[in-house]
Amino acid sequence: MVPSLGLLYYYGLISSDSQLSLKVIGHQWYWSYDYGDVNGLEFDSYMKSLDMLNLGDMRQFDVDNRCVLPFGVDVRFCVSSGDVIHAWALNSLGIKLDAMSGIISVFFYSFPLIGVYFGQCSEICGANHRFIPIVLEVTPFFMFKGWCDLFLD
Ligand SMILES: [Cu+2]
Repeated sequence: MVPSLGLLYYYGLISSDSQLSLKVIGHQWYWSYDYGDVNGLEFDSYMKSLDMLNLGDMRQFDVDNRCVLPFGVDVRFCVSSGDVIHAWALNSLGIKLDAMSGIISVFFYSFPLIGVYFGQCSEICGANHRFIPIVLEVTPFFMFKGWCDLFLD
């Protein structure tokens, strides 16, 4: 217990000069995103059902509200869960963070490329585990700012 408590304490102290924070919370069965530095910008992200799909959308991979982040900006991810253990995983970026209730997994990342990245929960979290995909859109900063303004209007 003693070494674990020490490690948990120092884990919670991790800090960095990030320019943007994003809180990611896993739920049965959706993800919610909260941009702490953009007041009021928070939303839930559900998998698109069949009747919501547009031409070109990937079935069981696309979501109604995509997570949008600016390119080249240092982002601090704080990942946690509202219920069981999930994992916020984007394989093509090498990102996989366990989402556990009561614990915040912190991770810093600056996206080197603009694009759309698809991921999935990678912790067996229950019956609908396969229905909580992740879609992350990395855009130039001015587009991110435009998206924030649109979202908050
Ligand atoms: Cu899962």
